[in-house]
Amino acid sequence: MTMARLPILRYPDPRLHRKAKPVAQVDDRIRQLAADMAETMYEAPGIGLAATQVDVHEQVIVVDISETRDQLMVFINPVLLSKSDSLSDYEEGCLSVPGVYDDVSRPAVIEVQALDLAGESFVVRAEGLLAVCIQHEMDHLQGKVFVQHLSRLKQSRIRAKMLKQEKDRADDPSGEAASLAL
Ligand code: K2U
Ligand code: ZN
Repeated sequence: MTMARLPILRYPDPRLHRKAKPVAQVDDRIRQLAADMAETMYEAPGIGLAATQVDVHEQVIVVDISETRDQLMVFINPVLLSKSDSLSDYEEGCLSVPGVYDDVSRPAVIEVQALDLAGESFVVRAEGLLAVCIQHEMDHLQGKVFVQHLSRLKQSRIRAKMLKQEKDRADDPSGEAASLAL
């Protein structure tokens, strides 16, 4: 199975706000997508990636929070079965919003049901960084980017910053001006 790095959509691209559809059949196309998403995540580098971020609007997420970067988890059609009343804060980032980090509060403990690459149903109880990551990726499948958990003022500042970043990249693809400025 050859793997490919996929381009990651950048906020505020409207395609990041599309809702992903359930996967009808876990077949070789979905297994290839998961492999390409994993390759893209490891290269970024990141600890999670949702299909929405690579402009595929189907319910697939990949996660690997291991230090050794060799414990891939794939969630197809994930469903939140339960979430704790207790919340925890974590400084989140996002591969679709490069350079932006801010605190987000989410349920500390969750239970998720999903299909694996064989199409078999499984349940995972998650806490800590794994719970944060799965919730962050499941938000992506609903068309939600983590910055939408922040204040309106912060969102407008981040949008302006991302649009400037996009403009600078367009004006100077090589990034030469930026490197000269360093
Ligand atoms: O964009 C993404 O969905 C990948 C996210 C996943 C994530 C965000 C916040 C908290 C946990 C997971 C990240 O950009 S992956 C980069 C990263 C690496 C280590 C710790 C936090 C974020
Ligand atoms: Zn993200």
